[in-house]
Amino acid sequence: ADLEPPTTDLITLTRHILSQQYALGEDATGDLTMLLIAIQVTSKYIASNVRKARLINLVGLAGASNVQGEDQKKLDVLSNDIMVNALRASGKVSVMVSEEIDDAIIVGGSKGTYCVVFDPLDGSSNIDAGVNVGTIFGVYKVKEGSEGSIKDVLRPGKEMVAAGYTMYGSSCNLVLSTGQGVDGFTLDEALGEFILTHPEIKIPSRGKIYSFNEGNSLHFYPPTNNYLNSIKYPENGKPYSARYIGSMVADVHRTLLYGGIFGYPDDKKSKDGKLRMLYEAFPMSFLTEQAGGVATTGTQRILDIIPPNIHGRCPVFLGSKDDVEDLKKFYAEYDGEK
Ligand code: P6P
Repeated sequence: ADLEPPTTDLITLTRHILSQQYALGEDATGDLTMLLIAIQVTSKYIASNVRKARLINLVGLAGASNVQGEDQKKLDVLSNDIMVNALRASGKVSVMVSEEIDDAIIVGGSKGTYCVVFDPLDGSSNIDAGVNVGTIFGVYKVKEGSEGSIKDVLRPGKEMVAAGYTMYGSSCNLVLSTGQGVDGFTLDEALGEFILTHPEIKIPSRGKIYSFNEGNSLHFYPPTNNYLNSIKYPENGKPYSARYIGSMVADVHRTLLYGGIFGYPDDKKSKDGKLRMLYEAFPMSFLTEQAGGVATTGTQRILDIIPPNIHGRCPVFLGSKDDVEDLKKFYAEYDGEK
């Protein structure tokens, strides 16, 4: 078949963000646009390092040192430093929280009106196996009159103004929401641009896939196991299919596109589950809701929770509305030991 002629109306991430800014009207200062463009650049740079590292790790050259004789930095530390430096340089950020850093970074003297919470390289333990990993980020606007403090990030996820992730896999995908729906972009390495490839992502109302680490079933509370049994041994209809990559960005990306339910429950071993509120649960719940899905701890909406500290954890069940509502029923009727 003859090839399609190249489009003459390329929609890059930068153009898309600018078009959304115009939608915000005259009160748009362009600061969020500049911030998201800075984040976009970090994603491109991290992608190139992940690709190189995969090559090095896969051929067993790990532990090599670079020309200055410095030890090869672990990729997640490298990714963290890339993001911290780029966000500081953007001049738009006054508070940063990173999975890699114990305390929040308050950017002294910044006129920045935004706070960015991020996991620079989530799932990095999977890199040696060539499994997709990713960067997850969420953005708060500082509170009225605040110069930027930890109080600007110990807030419910529903107060975020933007959230997204970049997945480093066979291709590099950036998925973003500024509260006006969810759009997906694919990196064209020849152009060095993220191109709009998945406009207005909508999660199907019901899926056929469940994504849990069932290796933890021994520790699960009854409502979790009861729900899983209801889709594995259904009274009518076909059992669901199991897909678990063990990298949140990859499992959530598939859930957004194909539907179904992703869960990292609380259980007897992990009282609050494993996933962190600020830079894992909140951004992924924000995206899920913007795509028409539901995100719950089992008993409450994830985006309503106020984090007790910047690395606080919470249980996560997110995905297709009908699937997550089914799960919530098992929690609603359970009043046993938790
Ligand atoms: P488990 C990766 O380490 C991570 O933080 C998430 O990306 C992923 O969803 C989860 O942990 C996997 O945890 O206990 O199933 O290996």
